[in-house]
Formats: sequence, C-alpha cells, structure tokens
Amino acid sequence: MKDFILTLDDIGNKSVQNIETLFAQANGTLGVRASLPIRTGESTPGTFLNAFYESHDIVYGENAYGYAKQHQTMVNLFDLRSIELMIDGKSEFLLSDQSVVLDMEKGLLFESYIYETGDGKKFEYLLESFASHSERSVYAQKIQIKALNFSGVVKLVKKGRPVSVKKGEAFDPRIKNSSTELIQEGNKYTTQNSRLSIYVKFDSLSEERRLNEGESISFTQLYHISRENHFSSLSYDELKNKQVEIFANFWKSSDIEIEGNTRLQKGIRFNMYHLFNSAGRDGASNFSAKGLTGEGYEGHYFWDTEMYLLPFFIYTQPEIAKSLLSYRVSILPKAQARAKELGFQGALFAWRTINGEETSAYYPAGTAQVHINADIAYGFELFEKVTGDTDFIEENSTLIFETARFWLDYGFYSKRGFEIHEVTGPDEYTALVNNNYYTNKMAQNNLFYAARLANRLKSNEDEAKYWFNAAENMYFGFDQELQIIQQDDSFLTKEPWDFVNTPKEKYPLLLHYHPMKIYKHQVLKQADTILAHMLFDESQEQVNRDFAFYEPLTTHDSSLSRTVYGVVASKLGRSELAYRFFKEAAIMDLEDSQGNASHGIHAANMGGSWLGLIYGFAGLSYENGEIKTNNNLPKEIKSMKFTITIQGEKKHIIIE
Ligand code: IFM
Repeated sequence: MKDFILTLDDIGNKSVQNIETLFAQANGTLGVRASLPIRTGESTPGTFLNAFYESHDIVYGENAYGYAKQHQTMVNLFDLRSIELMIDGKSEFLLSDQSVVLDMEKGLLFESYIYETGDGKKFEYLLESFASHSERSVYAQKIQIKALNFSGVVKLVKKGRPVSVKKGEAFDPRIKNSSTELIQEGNKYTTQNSRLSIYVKFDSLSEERRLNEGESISFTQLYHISRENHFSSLSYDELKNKQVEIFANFWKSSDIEIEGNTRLQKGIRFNMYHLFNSAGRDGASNFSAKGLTGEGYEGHYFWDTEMYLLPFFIYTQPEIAKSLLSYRVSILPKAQARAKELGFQGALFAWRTINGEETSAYYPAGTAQVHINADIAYGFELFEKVTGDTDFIEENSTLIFETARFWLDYGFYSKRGFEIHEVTGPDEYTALVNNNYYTNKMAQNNLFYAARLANRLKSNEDEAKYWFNAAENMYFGFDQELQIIQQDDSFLTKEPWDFVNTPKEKYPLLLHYHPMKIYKHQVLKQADTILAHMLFDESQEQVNRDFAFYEPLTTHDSSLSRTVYGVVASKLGRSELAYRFFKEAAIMDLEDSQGNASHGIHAANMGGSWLGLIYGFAGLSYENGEIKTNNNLPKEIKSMKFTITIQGEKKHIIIE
C-alpha cells in the first residue's frame, strides 16, 4: 500500500519547480502543475490543455525551401492554484512547513502548508486536488484554511487568472518560453494565431471571515476548461468517487509488483501513474514528450510515443493505445502534404508537431529523422498483433501504405541493394548520413508490413511487389574487420570523441559544443543500432559485439537511451548491467538525474522503464499467438508480478 504514496521524502530535488512537475496532476486532456498556493518568484505554475497551442512564424536568418514554417507552442493557460490571501490586512507570508502526499492508488494529491505573517500569525493551508479522469475538462480542489495561533480576519480571493510566463530564460534548446495572450470574449478564450478556442467556468471565490484560533474555513472549487461551451454538473464528491474507481481499474490492468526493492517499486508506479495521466484520449491529441506536466519541448509529440510509450498502453490499456494511433490517422493528410512538399510520394510524418505540421526548425535533427514514419507503422503493427483488432488496421491501411510509398521513393537501388540516404537516425549526435542501420531496419519492417497487409486485403497488390522487393533488398552496412554492424556508412570512419578529456560539466554535449564538432566524431547521444537489436532478432554474438562497441561511445545525454541498453543487456544475460540501467531509468525523475525534471517529466524514459521490466527482466514477447517469457531477473529483484491484456484477455504473469 505504502508504495503507492509519494511524498517529498521520495524525491531527490526539492526545488519549487521540480515539485511542480513531479506532483503535477493530469488526465490526458488537462494538466496542472503542483505550484505553490501562494506564489513566490521561483514558481512556474502551469495549466495545459493537450493539443491546445499557439503558433508563430519561425523566423530564419537564412531560409530554404521546405523548412518548417511555424512554431507550435502548447499554451500555458491559467494559474489555477494560487490564492490571494490577507490575514488581518497582511498579505506577505513565510512558508514554514510543507508536506505533499501523492496517493497514486487513488489519483489524489494532498498538500499541507504552514504559513506565517511577519507578526507571527500562523495558519495552515490544506489542499486536496485532482485532475478528473471521469470529466476530463475538470480540475478540482478542496481547500481548508485554519487559524493555528491567532484569532483574526481572513480575507481570500481565489480565481483562475492568466499566468504571465517569463520570457527568455537560460539558454537551453529543450525549452522555449513564450507568453501567450489569449483573446477573451465572455467565457471564451481564443489564441491569436492558431485560432483555437476554449471555454472556461471557474467557481471563483471572494470571502472575508473572522476566525477564532483553531477554527477553519473550507470550500471546494471546480475549474472547467473545455473545447465546448457546456460543462459537467457533477459535484466535487461525485467526481472524487469516480476518480478513485477509475484509478482502481487502472492499477488492476496495469500494475507491476516488484518484490525486493521498495524504491524501484515506487519508481515504476510513479512512472506508470504519469503515463496514465498524460496520454491523450480523444484521437485528436497525443502524448507530449513532457506529458502535461511542463513546457519542455513545447508540448510536442515525437516518435517517443510509438517507440517508448505505446507498448505500455498496447499491453495494458489498449483503448488508450488506439486513441494515440487514431491521432496519427488524423494527421495523415498533413503527412501526405509534407511528403509532396518535399518532392516525395506517400506520407512523411512530422518529426515534432502538435497539429500534424512539421515544427522542427532544425531539419538535420528534425525532419531528417524520417525513421518516424516506420516507427509509427511499427506502432500499428504491434497494436494489431497484441490486441487482434484487425478492423482498426484494415480501416487505416492507407497510413501503412502511404508510409511504405515514401520509403520506396525516398530510397533507391544501387549495386549494394536498396539504400536510404540523407537521414538522421535516433542518435542525434550523428546527422544526415547514408544507410543508418536503425532507419533501414525499420523501413524494411514498414515495407514488409505494408506488403503483407496489401496481400491480405487484396488491394494494392501490384505495389506490394515493389515494397516487398525493396524490403528484401534493403542494404545494411557491416564492418568486416570489427565484425560489427555499421551505425551508418560513415560512422566508423569518424574521429573518436575524446571522452577522457571531456569533464563531467560538459555534458550534455549539446549544451556545450557546436553540432559540427559533435557530428564529426564517433559519439552517440542515445541508443541507435542497439535499439534495432531491442526490436528485431539478431544473433547473440552479433548483439554482444555491437553492444561492446557502441555502449562506451554513448553519452546517454538523451533520456531515451538507458532503457534500451538495459533491455538489450537483459537479453544478453548481463543482468547486473541491465539492473544498473533500469534503476537509473526507473527513478530518473524522482532523483532528477537528468537535471531538468523542472521542465516536465521524461515521459519516454518512463515508458522505457516499463520496457526494462517487461521486455527486459521478464523477457516478454508475443509472436504467432504465443506469449513467451524469459526469466532475466537481476539478483536485486526477487520476483515480479504483472498483468497484460492480449487479444482482449487479461493474463497474470509471475516471474520469480
Ligand atoms: O524524441 C526525442 C529524441 O529522440 C531525443 N531528444 C528528445 C526528443 C523528445 O523526447
């Protein structure tokens, strides 16, 4: 039971902004950071509506044809949590004690703050809150203010008001602060450029009351933020009861029990809690890299969804998985237009986006990551295999065919086979290369899947022959001397990075070195070839050699890296190493080991930590209707119990 409770004692970095992220509450539609009720200079309150963004023209010093045209930035809407308070006319308080208790089992947050006026009057501010999972446009609060050591007049005003977001913080390409003025007409708020509207209804409050020592006042508040101008009429208690019920069902389908390590148990539950909270449910939104917990990466959706998050949903919450994939279907027309704009057939999905249009202003590490096309197709394939929902795939076969058409046109035949040039693979410290192994492997899978699907549906069979042929002849580079798979045609010819003389404070490299310096060296930001080995069969000897070569060159500067190396280490039987990677991933945000949890959770890593347990330690695979497991438990974990849903049926699995 205790392992469902998260308190301040469980987190490594107790800064205001870090607490705001880790204890943020969300429901897939609405996300609210756990900011302080009485704001201080350090607070960065945040309320986000999934896929609600403002757009601005991207201004390039030097433009070129086909560059992304517009920024899309998730709007930080309102500060729903702060309160204006006066105690006997005084409005300046010192925070003398704070406790925050997240009950992940129920989806409720409990906070207590002791504040003090300059003349020693102490009061307690108690807060119970949740982002409702039954009515996704509602954020609910129950507040109690208690006079601890005085009798006096308490005056309070509580309203939702627009947050003014600070501009131009420290240099860090992973965040972008922009203030957004919304146009207000009655209860309707509209963005100026993207012309998206929301409707709000707040229980605002303005009260003045005399309290005797020990007395308190309490009230509940419901904030409705919706795309439509009608609102739920459920009461606070009704919403709370439903919340508890929904969370009970969530854990029934998705929980993992680990015996032998309480810290990791809490870590993995914390990760699953956030995964459940930030996934879009409406088919028109997706899962931002930072969920709905912060402004990092501007609320954009990346390949993170399909390759790191989707397996958790496919295996434990298939309905959510379907919504995430439906979002990709909804943006297919944008992907078709993008391929056309770039002069290619088929569809090319945006590397980072909210509305489906490319918003990466730096194409070498953005648009060039065309592997996203195959990643999305892979997500559809896995969904079909595990859920058995062939109708969904057949209805949306155009997406699979269009991604295959792109590969056929983008790649070309040479003496060596079917080659794919000028791409960037997952490793963002190596850009614009030929025949990135991961990309070619994934494109091959995409082409095979499209060909099989076409034959099954008896449609596009003529094209299917070409897809099949390209897949069959896909070129993969191999270094005879080292007997390793080449990450790409040029990687092994590059100069080694001087790791020995790179001090700790120079990591992540992206914040300290120009891309040209990084790209010309043998240095990886994140798993690349090894990710392909996590997904596809390969001989143990080959994986061993590739792992031994690429791992020491990997900085893990990306939070997407460790979990992949961890799963593959498990597959190689290197359970001690696998455990180390898994541990770092499972508690990455609890410890703030990447140093930027304040920008929002590292969602992909959270999904990856699920992969570490299920694909790694439990060795789970599902092929040809057969569930297979492999006991790869490290010695630190005595047993693990988990539930997955295969073809609509729940399976309970114990590994010990
Ligand atoms: O998609 C990732 C990418 O692989 C590494 N940089 C961060 C992105 C968002 O998480």
